[in-house]
Amino acid sequence: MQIKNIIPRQILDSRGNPTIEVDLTFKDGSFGRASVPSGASTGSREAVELRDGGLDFHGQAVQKAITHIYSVVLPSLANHKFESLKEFDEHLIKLDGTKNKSLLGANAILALSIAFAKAEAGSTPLYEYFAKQDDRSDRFSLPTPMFNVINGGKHAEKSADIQEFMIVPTGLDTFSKKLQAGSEIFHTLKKIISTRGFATTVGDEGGFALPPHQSNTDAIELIIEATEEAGYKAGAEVKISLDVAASELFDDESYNFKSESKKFTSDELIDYYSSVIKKYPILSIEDGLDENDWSSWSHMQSLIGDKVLLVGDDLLVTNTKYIQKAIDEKACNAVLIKPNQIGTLTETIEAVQLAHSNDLTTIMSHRSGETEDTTIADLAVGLGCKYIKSGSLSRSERLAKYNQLLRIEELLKKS
Ligand code: 2PG
Ligand code: MG
Repeated sequence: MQIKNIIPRQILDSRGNPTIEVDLTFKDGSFGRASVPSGASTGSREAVELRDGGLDFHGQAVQKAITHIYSVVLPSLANHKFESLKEFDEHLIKLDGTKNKSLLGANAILALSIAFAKAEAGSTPLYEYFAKQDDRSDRFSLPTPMFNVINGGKHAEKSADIQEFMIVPTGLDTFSKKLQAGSEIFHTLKKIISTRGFATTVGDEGGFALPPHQSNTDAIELIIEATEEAGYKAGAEVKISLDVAASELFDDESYNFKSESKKFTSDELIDYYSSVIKKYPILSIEDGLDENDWSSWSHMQSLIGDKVLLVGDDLLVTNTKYIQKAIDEKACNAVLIKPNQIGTLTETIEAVQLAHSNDLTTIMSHRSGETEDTTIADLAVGLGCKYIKSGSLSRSERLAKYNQLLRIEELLKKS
């Protein structure tokens, strides 16, 4: 593959903040367009998202990263042929030359990586292309969606301390039935919240904020009520997943659940989770502890890892170095996969491969600031991730990924 042209541009994401979109064209005319998301509760070890600072867009503009694509990346491509996506990604990593992609910016590098993949895939469905990169050509599987129907933490003001309350229709057999269940439960939840006289405004990921004076477990009860009222069996058909995003609640001494005026040590928080999973049908707890609290993670894994998925997000930042550490220290049993935490598709694929070869469950994930790009849907199918989280059942940047999975389901049925 020889690249003929790259056009990077600044567009706006779902929060109205600038992000990068790249158009990439090969000499043979193949074309790929990609845009990248952005997190709010970010892990401190994530690859660097390059932003301009200064006054434009409150410091959030990405013109520097775009300038680097013109001044550093484009000149390096003259007469260069790439045999594979891996070669292209390695070229970008070398050009950047830093450990955390701080020169070119992981936002610029990932946009280039995805645009290259789309151009190379051409008319081949993207999930098939990704499966080939992972040598798993014929083993496509549709992930089960985790719908974030109540948003808290950094994604919704004056809501729950826990960042995400997700419904996971594990007991239904097709993706379209799971999506239908999600939609019906979401609308039932809306009706329940509204009937009680509370606002049904949605947060960054399209889920409702928790009504005032309700606890984090009240949120779980509310979801169970909506599930049953919508005609589904909580537990047997629909489970609940939590993303605590605990690094955001940790102040170096204790975990602060402000809405309940409670403080927990690591051990007390693990006890709290033990009681929650005894009472409710919980499938997974993501970032239950701070990203640097490794020994407590291992302790938690030894106590409740056989009952629930313990998912590392900020802890692992889609980086094989930290995934390997988690394997060595038995720190968790599941990995959240966010391509922009690491910055290239090749490294994302390596992270999934390492997780799978060590029996860790993988969850492909969006970010709280999203675009209309649906690549994560194809990645989840092509790489065989068991779950995907792409937010709630409202806001098109969230639904775009679920809708892409409907299309893939249709294609897979035909073949
Ligand atoms: C998370 C994500 C996505 P953010 O913590 O898992 O839901 O949030 O993109 O803000 O890091
Ligand atoms: Mg998370």
